[in-house]
Amino acid sequence: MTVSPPYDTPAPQRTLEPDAYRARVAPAIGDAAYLASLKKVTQYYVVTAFIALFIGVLLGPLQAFNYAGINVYENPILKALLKSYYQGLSLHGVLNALVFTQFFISGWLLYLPTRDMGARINMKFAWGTYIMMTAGLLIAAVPLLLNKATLLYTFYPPMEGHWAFYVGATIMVAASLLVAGQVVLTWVGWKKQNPGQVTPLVTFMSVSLWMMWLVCSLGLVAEALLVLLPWVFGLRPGVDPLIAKTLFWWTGHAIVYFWLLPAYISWYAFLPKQAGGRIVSEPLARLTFVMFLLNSTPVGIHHQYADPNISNTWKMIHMFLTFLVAIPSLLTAFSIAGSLEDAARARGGRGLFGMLTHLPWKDPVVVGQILAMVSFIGGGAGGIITASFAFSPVIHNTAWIPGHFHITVGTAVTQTFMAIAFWLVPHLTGKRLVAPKVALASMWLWFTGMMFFAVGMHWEGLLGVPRRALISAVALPIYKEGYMHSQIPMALTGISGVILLLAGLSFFYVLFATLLSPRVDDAEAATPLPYSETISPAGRSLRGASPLVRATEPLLALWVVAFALVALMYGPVLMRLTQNASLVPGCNYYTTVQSEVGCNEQR
Ligand code: HAS
Ligand code: CU1
Repeated sequence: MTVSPPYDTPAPQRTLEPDAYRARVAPAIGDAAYLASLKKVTQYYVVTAFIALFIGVLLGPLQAFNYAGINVYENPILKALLKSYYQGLSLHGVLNALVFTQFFISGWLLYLPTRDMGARINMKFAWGTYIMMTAGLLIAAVPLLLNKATLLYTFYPPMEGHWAFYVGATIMVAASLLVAGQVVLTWVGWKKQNPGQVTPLVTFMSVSLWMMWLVCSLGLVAEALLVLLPWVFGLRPGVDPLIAKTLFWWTGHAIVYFWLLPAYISWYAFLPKQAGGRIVSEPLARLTFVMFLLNSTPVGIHHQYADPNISNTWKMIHMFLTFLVAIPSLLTAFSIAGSLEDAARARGGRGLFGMLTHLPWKDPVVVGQILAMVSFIGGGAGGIITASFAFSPVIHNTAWIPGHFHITVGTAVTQTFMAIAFWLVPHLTGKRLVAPKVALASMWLWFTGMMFFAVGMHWEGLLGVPRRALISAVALPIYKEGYMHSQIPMALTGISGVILLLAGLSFFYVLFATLLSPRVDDAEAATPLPYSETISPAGRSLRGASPLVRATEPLLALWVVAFALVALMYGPVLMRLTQNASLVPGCNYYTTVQSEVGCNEQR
């Protein structure tokens, strides 16, 4: 006999505080000198990030022109600066994907939770991490600029670069781990001082993200300390490329969420307010971040479907886990679309398209982020296709891949960070955004350029054009003939290079002109942190909170689960690789001195 559910039992009463629906206000910080120092260190992180992006962006069109069949690398002026296409590509990838992201995120995710908790952090330590990260960058930059670390941004062995590159990169990553530690420990202190309280949303998202970085960066840490550094310092006779590559992708996939989630923080917490709407559901935002904490890392083998010595079973398991990690992004898509609809309706938008027409389309902060999201619809869908075991052989190592990552990290992330800069720089400095119309134009240009690039490169990839290749210099007629069918996508890619150059120049004009303009406002009053109101809040007391809020609150325990999941999903794979390890000597393929090309003697 079945028992019918007790429909007449009243639902448990949640007792959220009446003001829980209102926008949060950051706790006041009375000590002006401390606040100024916190803002200053954040500004240093952010400005260093954008200087890296500036150089990286200027190098971008050279790559786009190559994929349009135009070889600009033979130009004598350029030749004096860059020895080869590979040096240009290495600088472009390292500066944009590794340096820009890491500096911006370290500043953004140090500042936000500190302000959100009203915490007093050790500023000497905070400045110390910034100086350490910058020192690491400078050490790695020397061999990069001297063509001694032309290894592309994945630095796969057995390609071997100058030791200073590996040392500098390791110091940079170590500095970011110290930032992570500082934020997590500050939160632990907050929890002790506020027992029974729900962690505020922005802090929750930031702390869980730093925890995720601490899990996912372990692969890179192990690669640096156990494989690369002992090898380049001659302590090991050679290197096992597959072990290095597997450890790299342990970090390498999850790092994309380390880039993306700081943008999600802005989309969830701040964009609704900036657009005139509300956060749809705080508990759902928390669930999203917990799903990323647990599931971002044990998926990296989707980059290695073509590699030997990893069983198909593990490849399939990682494929399914990859599909699973798309779910929190889909939750985000619907949730943020809901916030935008709420904004448009509040601004008088009615009917099916009112949601589109009534958004603040003149505000570069909002427009930049919406366009970033629109690009991510294509980027995310492409990622899911890319992850499928059956389709991967068609596009792996083709131009499709850079097509994919320019509308994920290159647009969803970078364009969001650019749009954030339009309010964050005034908030940190008390200066006013110079030329908002140029700022708006730069956002449309960036989006349009990236769309051209993405269509061109995905299309070229489907036609078999390889990635990371100086295809504009191929002399063999057979290749030329093969690529003949790519004239249209090649033209689109070339056009994208010009549009993106214009976009970059206009964006950096606005940014640097704003930074160089005089301070005119009381920053706290003129540009406060743009917290949003909430339709479905989490509340402040854990006792009155929903089961979902209570289940996601114990981040330390969830962090342990994340470590366990990674150990489970990578342990057996790495064990087999270690058992079959075979060391090979390092090779130098990128030097322009012909006699130096080749592999070193086994040490
Ligand atoms: Fe990826 C390769 C699979 C996401 C970056 N990826 C790369 C590489 C990079 C990269 C840099 O499985 C190249 C690495 C290399 O050099 O070799 N990727 C995925 C999957 C996802 C994914 C399944 N990737 C990203 C993100 C990145 C990124 C995010 C950077 C930030 N990727 C792969 C695979 C490869 C790969 C394979 C290896 C390929 C190979 O063969 O080498 C998923 O996380 C995507 C889920 C996303 C969604 C989209 C949600 C949409 C949202 C926007 C909503 C819009 C709104 C606007 C609300 C399901 C949230 C509406 C408003 C209006 C006004 C209309
Ligand atoms: Cu990936």
